[in-house]
Amino acid sequence: MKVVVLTGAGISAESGVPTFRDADGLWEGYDPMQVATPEAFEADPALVQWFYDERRAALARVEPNAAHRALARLEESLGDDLLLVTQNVDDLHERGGSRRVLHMHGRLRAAWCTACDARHEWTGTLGDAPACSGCGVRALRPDIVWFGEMPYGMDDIHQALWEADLFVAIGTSGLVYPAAAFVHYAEAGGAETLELNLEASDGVGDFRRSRQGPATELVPAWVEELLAQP
Ligand code: BJW
Repeated sequence: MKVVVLTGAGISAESGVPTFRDADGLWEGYDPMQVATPEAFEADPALVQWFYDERRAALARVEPNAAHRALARLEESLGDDLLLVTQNVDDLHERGGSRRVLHMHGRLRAAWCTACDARHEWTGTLGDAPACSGCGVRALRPDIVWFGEMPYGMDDIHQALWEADLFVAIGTSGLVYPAAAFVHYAEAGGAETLELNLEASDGVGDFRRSRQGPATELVPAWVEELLAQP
């Protein structure tokens, strides 16, 4: 069985990583357009670097939860028949044991040199304008996909959705494209579709099945069910 799982901020919420759009979410005090666009970065690089430096530092204070670990068990069993796509920029899937994770919106722990196009693993700060170890230029930005930029891995994702038997969206509001349209690609390719979310999202009607509750309960239960199938 070929499975594509898409995760959003809700899967990391119980680890203590704030979501974007819930009450007390990350963007409650911010206009996303002031921190998550290339134009915002150009207008006020110090603010944007600070925003991401803070979030990168906060990763050291959180741990993966039962939902991340359950998806790692699923990968152990399905191998290459699972594609785990995450919109999250944290590294909790990897720390929960997943080995193959497609970060379509980039990663906090990566920096991108806009001078030489190199990517570097990064755990420190960028606000102090460190030099790129490749070209020496001080032109590093967070390796994050901002509004108006092309998400990563779209060809691989579309192919996997087309070939999938099952598409599952976990902990995402379904308000951001192109991820919000994945359910339609999967459906067009003949896949079963399932939403697992704390509450029914606005797009729940696009899915054939849905379950509501916290990810740390829903995801391990769903994985156990799937693995128990003959
Ligand atoms: C729980 C829970 C618990 C809570 N258990 N659940 C019209 C049509 C098509 C596109 C557009 C359009 N208008 C504008 C666009 C383009 C734009 C877009 O979608 N804008 C929308 C606002 C409308 N998209 C783009 O610009 C993208 N690029 C693009 O489209 O390029 C062209 C292209 C098209 C087609 C193919 C290829 C290319 C880029 C989008 C980049 C998004 N980046 C962000 C910010 C990253 C930086 C950062 O992290 O700061 O990524 S936006 C932000 O939202 C972040 C997230 O990954 C993303 C999704 O959020 P998510 O994960 O869904 O979080 P929430 O908070 O919204 O929801 C949490 C959910 O969890 C809730 O439902 C809760 O109930 C639930 N939950 N606790 C289970 N315990």
